[in-house]
Amino acid sequence: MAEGCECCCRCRFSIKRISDAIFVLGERLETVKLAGGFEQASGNMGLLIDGQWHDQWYDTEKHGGKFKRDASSFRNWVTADGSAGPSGEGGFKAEPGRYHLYLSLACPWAHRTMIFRRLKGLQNMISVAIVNAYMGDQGWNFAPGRGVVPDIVNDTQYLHQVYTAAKPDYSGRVTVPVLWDRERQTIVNNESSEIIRMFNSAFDQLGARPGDYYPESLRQAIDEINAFVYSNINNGVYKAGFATSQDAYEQAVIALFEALGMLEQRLGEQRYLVGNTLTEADWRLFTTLIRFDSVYVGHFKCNLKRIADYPNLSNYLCDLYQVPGVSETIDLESCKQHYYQSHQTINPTGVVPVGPGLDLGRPHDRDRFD
Ligand SMILES: N[C@@H](CCC(=O)N[C@@H](CS)C(=O)NCC(=O)O)C(=O)O
Repeated sequence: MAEGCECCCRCRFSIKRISDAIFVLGERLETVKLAGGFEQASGNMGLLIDGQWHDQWYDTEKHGGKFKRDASSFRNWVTADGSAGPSGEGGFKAEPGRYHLYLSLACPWAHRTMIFRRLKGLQNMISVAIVNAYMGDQGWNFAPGRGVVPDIVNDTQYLHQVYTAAKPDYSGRVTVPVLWDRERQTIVNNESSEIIRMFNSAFDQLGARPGDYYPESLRQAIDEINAFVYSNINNGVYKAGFATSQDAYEQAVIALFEALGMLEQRLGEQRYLVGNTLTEADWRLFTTLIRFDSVYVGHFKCNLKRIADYPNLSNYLCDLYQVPGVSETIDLESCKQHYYQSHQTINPTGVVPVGPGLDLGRPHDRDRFD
């Protein structure tokens, strides 16, 4: 596993920033390309209204300064036999080479799907496109840059073009991840919690790697902890970071750290969130924890503690990070660049912090539960 600047000696990337040099990334993503830095942040998010792009930051005014996340719009399921899933319509049969996944390396929701694609060995069955870390005037885009994988399927410049290719009059936010169907030329689904369930089992008959992260007998326990983690932690950091009133921010931060405290206790008694079985609940928590000390502590002001200050959570984070293949899905530098440069209302200078240096490859104590 590469650590810190050792990476510059072993791979084809040159170090252009101090933060590249000191950051521990684990194995570099195969696709990473450094393109001499990013354009200056101009700080917009936006959305489509009747198929037309509008630059517009989240509207927190109507909710007393609170950030409210919109529900995802495309909710069909890929299934083993093409029958309809829990929502949407049928006709999306699992087939190698048929589906294409749009990702951002920075996004914790997209990261879940990248981890499942990797854990289930679906890299040769499901292709990917990876957006630029910087979300500019027209939202997510494929401008050349660190980690970018161009959209070879729809040949788009902007992710919003994928949404309008599926639905020309689409109204709503343009988010990653997106699962695209080459055959029907449409978006199957843009909700990460559902995409990981599809990857977990729909491709099993086609040679996916064994592993069930949502086993029947644990479903109720997984659903319960997922709901708690989503509201207080996964979305909790966003509620804190995107709050535009003191009250909304404080409410979110207090709930977040209460929840982390509860998990710290729970992880003192068992290896994973649901007993000693590694499940999707762990991966859903992982993608927030891995960004926490680098991004959420500073950028989202979630600073009562760092994950490094919790003995159980920090060892648990190392445990998951060291599951084979997982470190290859992580590029913390892209995460920092995305958040600190794209959210100009929060960080107008676009300056990206250099630290912290993390050593997630260090030995951990989680096998004490075996
Ligand atoms: N519910 C979605 C949320 C995805 C999401 O919010 N992605 C963020 C990136 S971290 C995004 O693309 N945001 C763009 C926007 O809101 O305009 C999921 O879990 O798939």
